[in-house]
Amino acid sequence: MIESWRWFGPLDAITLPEIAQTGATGIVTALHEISYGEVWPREAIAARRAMIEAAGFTWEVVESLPIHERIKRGEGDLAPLFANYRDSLRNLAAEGVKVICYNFMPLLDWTRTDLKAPVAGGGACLRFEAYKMAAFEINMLGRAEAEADYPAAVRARGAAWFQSADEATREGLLHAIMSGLPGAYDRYDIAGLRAALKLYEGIGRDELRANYKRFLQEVVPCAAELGMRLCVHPDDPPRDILGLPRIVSTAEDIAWVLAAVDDPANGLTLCSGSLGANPANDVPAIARRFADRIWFAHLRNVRKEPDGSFEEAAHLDGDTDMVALIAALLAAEAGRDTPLPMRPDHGHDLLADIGRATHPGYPLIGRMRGLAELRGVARALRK
Ligand code: CS2
Ligand code: MN
Repeated sequence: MIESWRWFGPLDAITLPEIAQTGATGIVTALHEISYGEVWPREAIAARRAMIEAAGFTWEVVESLPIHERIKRGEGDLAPLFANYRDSLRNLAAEGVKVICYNFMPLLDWTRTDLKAPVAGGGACLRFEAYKMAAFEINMLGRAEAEADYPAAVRARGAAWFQSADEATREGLLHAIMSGLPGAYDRYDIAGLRAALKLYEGIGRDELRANYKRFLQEVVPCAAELGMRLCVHPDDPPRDILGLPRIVSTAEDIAWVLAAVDDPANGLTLCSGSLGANPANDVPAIARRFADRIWFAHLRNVRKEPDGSFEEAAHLDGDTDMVALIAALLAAEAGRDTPLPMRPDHGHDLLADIGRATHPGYPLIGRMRGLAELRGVARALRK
């Protein structure tokens, strides 16, 4: 496996020389400054690549080449957006970057209610608290249908939280929920989110699947021709949220995606933390089942609670058997001519991370600890 590290580009508070000290050799990044839907120019890709290589790394994976919301909604004339996506692929391939991670989650990326939940023994982690999400949907957003999505006890606790929360606390929840959107764009306020949700009215699971299939049909043949690998990142959390359908949450969803265009260029990012938050998902079993289509791995762990809450555990703790998962990934990789890039996905804020202005979930020391643990497991399994 290639040990890689997500770097958010020159604006990341964590520098490439710091990353070098973690032992990672690959970089995972994106041109976050380019708006969704626009072409990534070859010169900009080349410049970023030069920066990465000058620091002694290889640019292993693009995360993400984002998909415009209009494609997800199937709205309007999409031909120019598909053409732009293909042009970006061509420009990336010309610079030798051939593994492309993306997701197909409507509006939001990963969603948490707490960015700094305390960890026993010190440090902080990302947490998803069911009652706070209920309070957000029902009390703050006023989404009436959300009542049906939460058990009465969770709703009641959420309502009580909302009553006692002051304006700053409520804003804090909105901020946490919006923090999963990478880079600098499209964070919504309550009114903006209501308006954005309205645009998804009438788009259920079947419609979203149809729009996704159309996207795959438009871009996978181009990726295949270029020798590239697209790899969808699963939904996080892996279930419907805010009434929006989510279609990359379970093994059956993944089977559907991979069959929608049955080509190795249409592959999967195995994200153990995202998939692991759904009790129905056996993550090592998913890795074994889809072994021949996994082109990128995100390794982290979660600990689930009965009411649907979960928090990010240390990489080897939590509900997913990380040793079994790494064994499955090593087996998947065996016999390939290119090694599988993996990265520690999220980490706890530890030690000097605390107070440092890094992206939520992406501190230096916490991820370095995670990477070191994962590396140890992989090394031991290979012996
Ligand atoms: C990432 C995702 O931080 C994370 O959980 O794994 O945000 C991921 O980058 C995107 O979903 C990929 O498009
Ligand atoms: Mn991930």
